[in-house]
Amino acid sequence: MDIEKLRFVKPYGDTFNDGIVQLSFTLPAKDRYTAIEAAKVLVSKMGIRDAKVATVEEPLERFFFFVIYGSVVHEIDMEQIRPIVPEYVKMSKEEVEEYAAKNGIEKIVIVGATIGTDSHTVGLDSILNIKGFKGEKGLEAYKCFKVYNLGPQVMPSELVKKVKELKAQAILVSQTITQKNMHLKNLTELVDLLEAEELRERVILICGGSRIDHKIAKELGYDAGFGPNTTPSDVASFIVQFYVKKGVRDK
Ligand code: B12
Repeated sequence: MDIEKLRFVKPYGDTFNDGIVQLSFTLPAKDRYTAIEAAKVLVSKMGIRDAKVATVEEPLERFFFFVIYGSVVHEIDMEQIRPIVPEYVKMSKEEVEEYAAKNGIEKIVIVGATIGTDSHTVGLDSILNIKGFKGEKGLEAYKCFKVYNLGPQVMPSELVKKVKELKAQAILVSQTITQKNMHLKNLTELVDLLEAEELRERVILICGGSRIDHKIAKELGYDAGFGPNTTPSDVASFIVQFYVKKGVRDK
């Protein structure tokens, strides 16, 4: 089967295009039987047929956790799918360093932080720390970068101060908490402050996090956004290529 030529596609379970999916959710209800019936109605409204309740648990009184298995009626027209992703060619650490040297880059100063009240640092650290992620070294290990990792809970105004002080050319911010759209507020505030200080066009501005993608990042005024499974070399490749192509160093 030539996957590239597939057009109308459904999820794959036991046989091709059988539409099999599994989903989980929690439903408050007065009792177990009501909850099960309500869960079936809900998934039917979602387009799931032949629903099988694989699991129903009551972890908290009158809150029922479900795992449902069924066949979705919807199909995807792959010709209409246009993923929005950062533009770069993925290179290894050595290739990034070689590319930087060839293009006259000595050191790009990078400042990283988790902004607002967000204390989730594991994602940012996995990109920046020398120990790295998924067998790759973090950006601190690259000859062409000087990295300042400011850690968690840095207020956007404080970060902008540091950017000026350290003459940073790239800013890497992480946002994990999305409750009440807190991430959007923090990320927007940072862009506004950078613009007010006339710094926005002088830096490469990148955000990342488990619910961040490139589309959101672009909408918020960032140069790129990276989500789950990003590795340090993705980010390093993007930074050096963006730096050279967009002429950040000339500004
Ligand atoms: C570890 C953890 C914590 C730790 C954090 C410790 C630390 N130093 O980071 C502690 C216990 C402190 C914590 C606290 C809280 N947490 Co928490 N936590 C998690 C957990 C289990 C794992 C997150 C993680 O480390 N993932 C691993 C990393 C490697 O993945 P990642 O972050 O996605 O990073 C990758 C990419 O996204 C990307 N990336 C990330 N950042 C950046 C930045 C840049 C610049 C780039 C380029 C790329 C990039 O690259 C990384 C590698 O690929 C998640 C649940 C889960 N399984 O995801 C919940 C979770 C994130 N936490 C959650 C919540 C609600 C909280 C609390 C509010 C709980 C509470 N009521 O107190 C508090 C908030 C504290 C605060 N002020 O921020 C929710 C968030 C829900 C939401 N979307 O808003 C989650 C999803 C759990 C859940 N299902 O409810 N948490």
